[in-house]
Amino acid sequence: MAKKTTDPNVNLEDKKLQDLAPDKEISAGELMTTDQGLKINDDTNSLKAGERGATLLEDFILREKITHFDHERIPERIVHARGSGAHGYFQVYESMAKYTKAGFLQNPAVKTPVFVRFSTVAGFRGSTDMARDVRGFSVKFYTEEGNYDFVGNNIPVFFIQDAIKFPDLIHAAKPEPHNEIPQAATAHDTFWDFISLTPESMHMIMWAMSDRAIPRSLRMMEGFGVHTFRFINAEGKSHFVKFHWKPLLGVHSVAWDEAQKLSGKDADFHRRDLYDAIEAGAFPEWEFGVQIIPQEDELKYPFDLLDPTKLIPEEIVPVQRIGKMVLNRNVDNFFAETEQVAFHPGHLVPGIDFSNDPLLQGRLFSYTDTQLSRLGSPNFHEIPINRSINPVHNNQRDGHMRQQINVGRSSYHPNTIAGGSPAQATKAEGGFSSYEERIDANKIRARSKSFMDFFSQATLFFNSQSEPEQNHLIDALRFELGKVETVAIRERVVGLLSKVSDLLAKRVAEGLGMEVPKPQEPLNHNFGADANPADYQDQPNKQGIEKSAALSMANTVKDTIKTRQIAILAADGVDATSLKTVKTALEAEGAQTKLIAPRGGFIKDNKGGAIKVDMSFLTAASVVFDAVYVPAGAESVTALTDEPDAIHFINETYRHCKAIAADGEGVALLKQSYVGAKLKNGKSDAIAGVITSETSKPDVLAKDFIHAIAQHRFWEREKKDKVPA
Ligand code: HDE
Repeated sequence: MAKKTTDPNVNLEDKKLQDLAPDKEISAGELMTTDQGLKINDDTNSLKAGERGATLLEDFILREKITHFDHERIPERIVHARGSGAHGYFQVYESMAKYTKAGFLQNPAVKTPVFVRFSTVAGFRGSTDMARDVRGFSVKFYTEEGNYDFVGNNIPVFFIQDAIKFPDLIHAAKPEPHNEIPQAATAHDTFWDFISLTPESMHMIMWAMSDRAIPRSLRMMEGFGVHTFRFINAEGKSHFVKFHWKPLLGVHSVAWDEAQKLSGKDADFHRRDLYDAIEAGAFPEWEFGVQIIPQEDELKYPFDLLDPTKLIPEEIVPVQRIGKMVLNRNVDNFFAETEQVAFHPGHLVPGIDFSNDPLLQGRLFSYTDTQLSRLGSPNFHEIPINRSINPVHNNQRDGHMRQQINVGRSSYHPNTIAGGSPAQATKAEGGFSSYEERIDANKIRARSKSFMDFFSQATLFFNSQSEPEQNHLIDALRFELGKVETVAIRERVVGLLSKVSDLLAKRVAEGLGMEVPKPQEPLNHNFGADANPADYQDQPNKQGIEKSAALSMANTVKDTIKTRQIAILAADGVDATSLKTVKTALEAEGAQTKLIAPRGGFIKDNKGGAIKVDMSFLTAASVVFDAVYVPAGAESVTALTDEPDAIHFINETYRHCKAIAADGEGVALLKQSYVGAKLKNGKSDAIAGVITSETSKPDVLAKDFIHAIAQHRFWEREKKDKVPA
């Protein structure tokens, strides 16, 4: 019988740590050796025939070092190459036994260790974090029943309905093959050419062009399993299930102009943000959510549960939050952990099973296959980060870099030589058995007619967005299509957009300086050569709701400033009380502040105290902050107004719709910036998110400022009060 943890004192989290421990190498205080353990006396000079002579082939120390270096790289992931990872744990709130027998979803006392990797899809390993792109959201649960991998995205639907189109989609999205341009961007002809001929992608396009594709932080995005899966309980009963991760800090994004600037100022923006938050003890948290659909309801919806271009609106099937994940430990070594981790949606535990979603089915082949070329061997499960905490016993043997030393004569089943071991596990012992779905069908290469609704949910998504979100989506499409050189491609895409929303198509077309063309008929001519296009035409379906509040980020959590980064601009002579009062109030709410001054080192406050400068205007940039504060102090503010970078800082912060506060003389800096022209009689009441107190009341100001930062952005400023910055 497989042992399940019922003892609340058993901390599974430690189990993975203990598993990793013997593989950790700590050099502190040790002498240097070769890979063979020989102590090295000189690591600085190679062995030569005379001081000025040629290097000797005999120099095994040099050869070993250079040879290892020559082979340090492995192929990057074909997609999701750029990623950042962290360790943590998952805890279920209460037993889910009613729906699933999965061991890690039974006991609220158990902390199941997890490793999470977030990624962008299109860019290479060294590409910017701030690309407009889907984000991967992968979670490896090290359960007592073996590894369970959740391999999802931050968007709940996908571009295509069948795995066989995945290589085409990715070839179209990646840099163009003749000149390998552009990097980590879909704003080019081949991507939109493919999309313009793939109407099923329109729902995903709405998401990918929305602000979801430019998250403020990996800690502030949702995760989705995308496909429908099954939960199976101890009685063998199946429920369909959709998986969600809900970030406790809410879902927040940056402005597109900001994302592009961030790509230059800090291409590691998301990676750094995740790492720093964990180092600071501000552990990222998500609740695990499930939408559960009884087996009997499989065909009750106006969309097919097996179609990965559809979601189930939360208003129709609510998301139950069933547990929490906390990321509390950074990796020790990026390559060993984040790069070598290998996820696979087919890594299951009893109690969870697949559906027949044709996209998922294709993935089940791809993920092991790709590890073979990436990690080089079928033994990739032995790499410490991939190792199950449940011991592995089977008759798989040998292969490149085998670590396990299988003892004994038998490597086959059945056997008597080893007394029949390892033996098959009965279901009662935890042996996995697939859900016994009844199938009665013809073998056929075709797509279900129930997948032929290409636009209804795209329309639902667009209509559910707030006005600023719609504006951003329209601007994103104008940007992307504006980079497309082939006019016919632009026209085909705008034609498809008109099937989503007339308003959307009209406004995108306006930006491109064109008319809205008629959608090209037949819409979908990409099925087999002998397929009849008439069989594959769009069949719009009412979704049961006109709008879904859950689809708009405007309705997200806006009650915390935890982990927000606040810039404080100051110079010599800054008013100590004005600075400290606001800084202390912000930090008490969990925000982090950085003092930015015209130069590094220390500045002197008005009471003669020395304050450490965190960054100068040369190393800082407004785009890496969530808000800015200018404290009082006449001398300080005069120095800042003489500093064009300080004025630019304010302008950009304003343009990106962030909170701005200025106390006492600090208001003078705002007046020097574009914000000045917006201040009515020097007062900021009329401008959302700009807080001033000319008579210097930093404690009152701090309160309003905190409330403003929690709103994240004041998008309403964008159109009305756009400033050139
Ligand atoms: Fe993946 N995907 N994918 N994918 N995917 C990979 O596996 C693939 C899809 C996702 O952090 C690869 O180990 C096919 C959907 C994530 O290591 C590869 C299809 C979703 C990651 C692969 C899809 C994903 C990958 C490349 C269409 C969201 C990063 C490296 C049938 C539900 C995992 C690797 C990590 C990675 C194949 C579609 C999520 C090539 C064939 C839909 C988060 O196997």
